[in-house]
Parts: sequence; C-alpha cells; structure tokens
Amino acid sequence: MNDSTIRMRDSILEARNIVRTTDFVSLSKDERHHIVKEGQTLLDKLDAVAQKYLVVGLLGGTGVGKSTLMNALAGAPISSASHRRPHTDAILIYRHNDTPLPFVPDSEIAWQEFTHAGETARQIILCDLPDYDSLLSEHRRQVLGFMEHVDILVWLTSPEKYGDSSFYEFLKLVPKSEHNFYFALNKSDLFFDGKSSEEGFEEMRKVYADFQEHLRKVDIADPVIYTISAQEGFGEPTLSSWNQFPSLRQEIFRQRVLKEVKNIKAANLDKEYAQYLSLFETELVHLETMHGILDHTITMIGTTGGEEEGLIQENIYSVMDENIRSEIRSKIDNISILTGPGYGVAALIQQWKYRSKVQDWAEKSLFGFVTQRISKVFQRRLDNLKNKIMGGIMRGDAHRTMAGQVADILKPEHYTKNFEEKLEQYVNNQLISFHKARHFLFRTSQYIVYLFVLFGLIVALAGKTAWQGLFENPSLAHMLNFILTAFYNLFSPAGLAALGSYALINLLLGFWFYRRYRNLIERKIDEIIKSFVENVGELWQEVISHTTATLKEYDRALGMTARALSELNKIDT
Ligand SMILES: Nc1nc2c(ncn2[C@@H]2O[C@H](COP(=O)(O)OP(=O)(O)OP(=O)(O)O)[C@@H](O)[C@H]2O)c(=O)[nH]1
Ligand SMILES: [Mg+2]
Repeated sequence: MNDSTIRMRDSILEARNIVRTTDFVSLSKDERHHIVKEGQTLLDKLDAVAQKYLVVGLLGGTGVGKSTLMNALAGAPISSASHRRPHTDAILIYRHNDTPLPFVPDSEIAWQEFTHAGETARQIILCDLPDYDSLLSEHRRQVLGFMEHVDILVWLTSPEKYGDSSFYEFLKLVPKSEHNFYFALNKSDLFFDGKSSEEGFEEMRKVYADFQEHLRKVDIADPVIYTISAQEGFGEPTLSSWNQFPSLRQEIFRQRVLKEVKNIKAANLDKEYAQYLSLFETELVHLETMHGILDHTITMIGTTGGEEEGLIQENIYSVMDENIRSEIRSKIDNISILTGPGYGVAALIQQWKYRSKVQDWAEKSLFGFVTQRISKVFQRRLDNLKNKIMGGIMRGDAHRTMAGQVADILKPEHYTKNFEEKLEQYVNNQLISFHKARHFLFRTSQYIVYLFVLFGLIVALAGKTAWQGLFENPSLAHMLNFILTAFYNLFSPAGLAALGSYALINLLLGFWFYRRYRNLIERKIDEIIKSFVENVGELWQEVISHTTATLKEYDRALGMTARALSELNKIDT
C-alpha cells in the first residue's frame, strides 16, 4: 500500500474514531452510524484499489544481467540461473507469494511464473521478457500483446552489448506512447576494471553518449539512462559513486505509488473521500464559530467582570448605613481597654445608652440581614454576567446544543451556596481579632497621663518647701516629711481646692480618652467594612477567574476536536 493509501486509510479510521468518541452537535446518532458505515465501505474500496500492482517488464539480450537486476530489486535471490526458459521465447513472471497475478496472459503466450518471499518486491511483478533476438521472430506479436499488461519497461543492456542492432530494431517496434521506458547500462563496473577512475569515467561518458545517440536515432529523443551495476546493487553493502541502481529502484517504486494514486482517482475514490469528509464540514463550521464566540466572551468577561465588581462594592457601601455601624460598634465595644476615669465615663455613658437600645439589638442581627442582602446583590450580578455570556453566545449564532453545554457548565448558584455563611464567618473573625488585640499603646498612654496628674497633685499638696527639701537632700526623713506634709495639707482649704482641680482634670481626661476610644472604634468599623468589601471583591474575582477558566477549558476541548477534524482534510491524493 502506498503512502496516500495509507494516509487515506488512517484518516478514515481516525474519522470513525472521532465519530465514535466525540459528541457532535450537528450529527444525529443515525448520521454518525452512517458515517461509520460509509467509512467501512470506503476502506473496502481502498483495499481493492491497493491490490493493484506495478508490472515491470525487463528487456535485454542474453546475459546482460536481467536476473541479477531482479534479485537486486527484490533484495533477495528470486531468480537464479536454474530458472531456465522452457522455450527461449517464454516469459518468466516473478511475483510475491501473497501477490496474485492481476492478469491472465494470452493463451498463445508461453509463460512460467515463480513466486518468492522478497519483501521489497511485494507489490512489484517482474516479467523477464525473452531476448529480442527471438522476439524478432514469429512470437513478436504475442510478446507485444503481453506488453499491454506491463506498466513500465526497463531496457537493459551492457557495455558489450549496447551496440547490438537487434536491440534498436525491437525498440522501433514497441509502441512508445503506451509505456514508461527506462534504459539501464548494466555492468558499468566493467568501465573501471583494471583502469584508473578517470579513465573509467571517461570510458563511461563516451559509451553513455554513444548509447544516447543510438536511442535518438530510433526516435527516443530524451532517453532516461541509468548507469548501474546490478551485481553490486544486489551483493554489496555500499555502492560505487557512479552506480545509479538506487535511483532506478526509487523510480520504479515511485511509479508504483503514482499508479496507485491514478487508480484511486480512476475509481473516483478521491471524490468519495472528499465527500465523506464533507460530512464533518458543518460540525467544523460550528466548532469554529463557537471558538470565535468563546474568544470574544472571555475578553468580554474581563471587562464586564471589573464593572460588575464596582457595582457590587457600591451596593455594599450603600447598605452599610448607620444602623450597621451601630451594630458593629456594639459588637466590638470593649471599654475594658479604658482605665480609670476614662473607663468610668465610658461605663456611665453606656449605662445610659443601653437602657434605651439594648432590647432592640438583642432581638435581631442587622448584620445577618445585610449579608443576606449582599448575597442577593451578588447573585443578581452573577445572573447578569451569565445573561451577558449567554446573550453573546446566542447573538454569535452558536449551535443550540453548544449554547446549552455552556449554560450547563456555568452554574452561578455554585458560588452563592455558602456565600452568606462565608461572609458572616469573615466578619466574625474580624470582630474576634479586635477583641483579642491588646491595644497596648492606648492602655499605656492612659496610665502615664493619669500617674502624671496624680504626681502633680501630690507635689502641689506637699508644697514647695517639702519637695525642695526632698530634692536637695533625698533621704528617708525628707521623703516621709514630703508625704506627710502632702497628706496634712489635703485637709486644708488649699488642699481641698487642689483635690477639686485634680478631680476635674481627671474627669476631663476621662472624657478625652473616651473620645479617643470612640475614634478608635469608628476607625475599626471603617476598617471592618472596607475589608468586608474587599473580601466580597475577592469572592467576585474568584467567580470571574473560575468562569473564565471553565470557558477556556470548554474551548480547548472544542479546539481539539476541530483540529482533529481539519487534520483529516489535509490528505491530498
Ligand atoms: N561485472 C558484472 N557482471 C554482472 C553484472 N550483473 C550481472 N553480471 C553477470 O553477468 C552474468 C549474467 O547475469 P544474469 O543476471 O544471469 O543475466 P541474464 O540477463 O539474466 O541472463 P539470461 O537469463 O541468461 O539471459 C552473470 O555471470 C552475472 O554474474 C554486473 O553488474 N557487473
Ligand atoms: Mg536470467
């Protein structure tokens, strides 16, 4: 079987394989069944065509090396000297064991066949034609008749015999238009026998030109002549540079391929094959259209995805009103990070606030309500995205089934399944992390300020003399004096006034720290809301990238089928 038959055969097998394993949108089950059956029919026809063989006729005088050339072509000793002709004008036919004789020679012709196992000549039938001396006799008509079965004729001669006039006389008798003629000057090794290679080449050139001239005289204007040594071609592993035996062999095999291509065409198999492949054309068009649409859709998701994310974020911000802030505030309120007067102020204010609102908040969680709302917004944006995708696909004229497949693989509800829980979990984690934080700086700053004020009170109470005494002579006695004086002065009118100022300063500081605490809480609320929005944004991004990846994967699968189908089309018979 030649290359194009093999390729056509493989392609049909591949086509059947694709049909069996792929879901085609444009082909019904029956149609697919039909394709498989058609494929088989085509394969059978192809097999029938592939049974055709090239018939090579060898013509030449006695002893020019016909048998040796046949052995060299077959790569095996298929013809031996023991193959004596029953009659000098009989035709010897050499065929492979598995190759049936594709023709029946005329009954008037004397012929004998020999089978062989030479693999290289499996599809080449070699016919050793009688010496033309005998052909010029009464059997000429029969032999010329036999030549109808012959595809190519190899005219073989040798340096000793190329000048024989009978060779050219017979050549004149054979109708040239019907055959491919090849001429071979065998035993060319004799040119180099006992001579230098220059002399050999010179001799060869001369004989070649002379042979050409002879051929021209019998109207073979442009003869193809091979200078060969069949003996070398059969026995030697490497050939001399001048030995054109490989070219001759290659040409014969090329002719066999051409003949098969011709057969395929003659049997109209090329057209049938093209028609067979056209069954996939519609599918291919659908696949290509869908590929274009998906490409476009994926780009669209890139831009729309960003816009939608913006919309979602705007929506969340609008939902996060003062009520939500209050709820977050109530959840992260932790006045234990305040100390002293600050804590007192905070406790009092809260006592007063809680009395009016605490019941409301205990009953329902506004935040749960918000996550529900946001989940709905998210779902709406998802639906919107899916609608845009599906809209684009429908407008792009995708096949119904393919559009359905895309709708199936895009399941937005997958993403919103645990969406609310995820959001609540996220917020709770944020709240817990605030509670866990130690707020070390804030706490320390309060202690320092309050201690400083207390220190100021004690110094004021002790008076200038006591603290100067302690400063100049820091002894235990002066220390005691300093403390006792302060204590003593506490109950004097000046001391009470100092105490009053101290209380007032502490109260003011308490308010001041309380305000700082409130600011801290508000900043935290902002932070929680912002990270919440970002978290929703990330979830959205996940949806976008997952959707894109899903579509790309689908596109890739379609692309593979499309490629496999267009590969089938590439075979050229
Ligand atoms: N030097 C040389 N001798 C060759 C070559 N090819 C064949 N011979 C020899 O030529 C002789 C005849 O070769 P065959 O192949 O039997 O020739 P043939 O044309 O089949 O002869 P018949 O069947 O008797 O007509 C043998 O002794 C071969 O060894 C070659 O390329 N070079
Ligand atoms: Mg022979």
